[in-house]
Amino acid sequence: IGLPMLPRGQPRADGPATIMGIGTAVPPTEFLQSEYPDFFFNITNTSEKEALKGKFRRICEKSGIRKRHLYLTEEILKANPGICTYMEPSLNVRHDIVVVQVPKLAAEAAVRAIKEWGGKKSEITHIVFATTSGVNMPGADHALAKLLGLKPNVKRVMLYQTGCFGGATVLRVAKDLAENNKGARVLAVCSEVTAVTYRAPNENHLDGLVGSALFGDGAGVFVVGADPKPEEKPLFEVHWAGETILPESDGAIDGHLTEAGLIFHLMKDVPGLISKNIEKFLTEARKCAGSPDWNNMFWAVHPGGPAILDQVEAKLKLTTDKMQGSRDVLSEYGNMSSSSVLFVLDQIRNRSLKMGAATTGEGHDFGFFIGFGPGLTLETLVLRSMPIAN
Ligand code: WCA
Repeated sequence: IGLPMLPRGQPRADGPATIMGIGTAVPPTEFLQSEYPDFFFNITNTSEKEALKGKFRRICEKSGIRKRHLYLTEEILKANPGICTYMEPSLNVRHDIVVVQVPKLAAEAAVRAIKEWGGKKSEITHIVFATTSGVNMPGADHALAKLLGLKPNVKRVMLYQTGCFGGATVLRVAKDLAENNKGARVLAVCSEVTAVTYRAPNENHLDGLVGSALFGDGAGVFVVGADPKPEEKPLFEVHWAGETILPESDGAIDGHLTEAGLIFHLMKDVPGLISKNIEKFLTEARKCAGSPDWNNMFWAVHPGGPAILDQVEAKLKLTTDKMQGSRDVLSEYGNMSSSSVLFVLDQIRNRSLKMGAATTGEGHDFGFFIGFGPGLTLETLVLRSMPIAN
């Protein structure tokens, strides 16, 4: 009461947050899924567990994965036998790896994203960084700023241990930063290196087999800002962001950082819980786009596992091309946790170009960018695609 309205010290942007550059990176060593069961049981000295190996082989065959990239080569695993045990204390050696490799992989992806965006590193005002691969002080955001040579006054947000939905979280936070700070240019970053969770198979942890069959390493970066300048090329606008905790999903995905590394638990019902609850949330989300039909949108969905993609596709009666970007990323890289969905959007805009589509979203005007993970947390953004000049 009675206080005069002062002008805002920090003016807001006029338009919506816009993705203007995308970069991805993976470690050089790739593992073919068809050869992985033999490699995995040999390196973890568990080859005598034939029944367990048979189950692991079945999961690999149904994984929808052709190959994955891992920082952990045979040489590194042999040099660090603690990582190859089921539960021996090994956090120190795992952390020594991820504290270096997580920002390094992120920097590789960021250099590509910045190159596509075309601006100067000195114009980057913010970093939002998510990883579930270890923790450190100062964080991976600080290491990334140093590796890239960003300004010391770059404003950083570090999100540790979000799990797989972190890919959507970094974009949601980047959206708010870009729209509330005129001229902001934000790096939205995810980087995951599975050295923190790699472990030997064990009969008492069958869900661990699923993780060992699915998880891969990778980093993805978006450059996000509002009101693009003429020399900046908009790829997608961000029109809506929301997050929800799914009902009756406590404990469906858990991760606990222990002295033996990060231990994951996945209930079998994760695909069912997501497909059962997704329609209500997405119905609300798509209103901002004029409620188009599900099949008149593009779909960038975290490829957590093939059963999740199958069940969402069936539930919403999506045509099989809608999840192709997610299936391609799953096939070539596995489940890279938070980074995966950034790869999927990259795949979608590349596919759009190859298809000769009219927009970056496979010819559609709007689409979803969907992450999910521990909670169960479902996090979604609605993106507007941009015209492609053919
Ligand atoms: C099971 C289970 C289960 C099936 N427990 N046995 C990544 C990197 C990081 O660095 C950090 C984190 C992350 C990522 C974290 C996440 O995203 S996890 C959450 C998302 N993913 C999932 O929840 C996996 C979803 N599941 C699937 O996609 C499929 O179920 C799966 C590829 C695992 C199997 O394919 P399927 O369902 O078509 O086939 P089946 O025949 O039903 O299952 C094959 C075997 O796997 C069966 O055993 P068996 O002996 O009868 O052959 C199942 O019992 C077993 N199985 N899910 C323990 N959660």
